Formats: sequence, structure tokens, C-alpha cells
Amino acid sequence: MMVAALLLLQAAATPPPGSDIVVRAPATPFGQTPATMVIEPVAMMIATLDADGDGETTRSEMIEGVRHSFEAIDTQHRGSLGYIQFADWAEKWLGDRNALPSPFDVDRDGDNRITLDELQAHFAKLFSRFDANRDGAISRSETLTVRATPADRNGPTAPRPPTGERRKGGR
Ligand SMILES: [Ca+2]
Ligand SMILES: [Ca+2]
Ligand SMILES: [Ca+2]
Repeated sequence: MMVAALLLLQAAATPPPGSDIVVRAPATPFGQTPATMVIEPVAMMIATLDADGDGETTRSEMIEGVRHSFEAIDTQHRGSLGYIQFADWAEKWLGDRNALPSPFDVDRDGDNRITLDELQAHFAKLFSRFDANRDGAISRSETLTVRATPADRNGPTAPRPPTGERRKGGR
């Protein structure tokens, strides 16, 4: 009887030849449903710059907030950040030193320093990209990216479908 039970267990653990082996990401401790809506680090930052708390970030709110974020890192008031300091800025405001934008994208004149003007110019481009309905403010829905594939911190939790991601605001 014991032997039969062990054999059964082994049969359950070993997939029959030719069957697909499905490898899944490790389960999260909370068993939370994987997200299909995610937010890019820069979009997260823009959403937090909603100074008057009306749920939308205007251009002027963003400009003021970006200046504040810059000055919080440029503590010596040099007016520009080196690439290491820019990584400090990214870690504090975007959550990771390697989060986009990269310093190479922002340092337009290539002098290895990021000025506030360069950072503001980059955020101005981001603003135009996220403001899908062109009403001069970025709503929370415009910051979301809807994924066809559910994902958690470990990446996609299901096989990737042929279609990619799309912006919620359409674009
Ligand atoms: Ca606002
Ligand atoms: Ca520069
Ligand atoms: Ca908008």
C-alpha cells in the first residue's frame, strides 16, 4: 500500500514524456493578482507632482516639481548634476538609479553635466507624450500602461502574447 502511494506521488511529480513543462514565476508571499496596469517611473513622478491635489498634473506643476527635485539633489547649488548625482536623483525620485531617462538622453550638449534646463526640456517632451488628449494636464489614466500580459515584480506571469503593450490613453 505504501509502495503504491509512493509510486502515485512519483507519477504525479514527473510529467509524461512529450508534455509541455510550464515554468512559472515564484509565487508572491501575498498571492496578489498580477498587475495588468503598470506605471513607468517617470509617469509615477509626474503624477506625484500634482501640487494642488486635483488628480491631474499641469505643465506648471510639473516644472515646479522638477525644479524642486533637482534642487534637492544639487545641494551645493552648482546648477548642474554629474552623472553620479543624476543617478542619486533617479534613485530618489524614480525609485531606481537605472530608471529611464538615462543621463545620456537628458544631457543634450554632451558635457557630462545635467542642468536644470536640460532636465526641464526632457520633462517637457515627456509631458507631450503622456498628455494623450492634449488638454494641458496629465491625468492618472494617462500615466498608466496597460499590459496584455499580467506581470509582477518578477516579470510576466504568463507566456508573452504576440501583441505588445499599449498606452491607455491611446497613441
Ligand atoms: Ca493639479
Ligand atoms: Ca549638459
Ligand atoms: Ca490630458
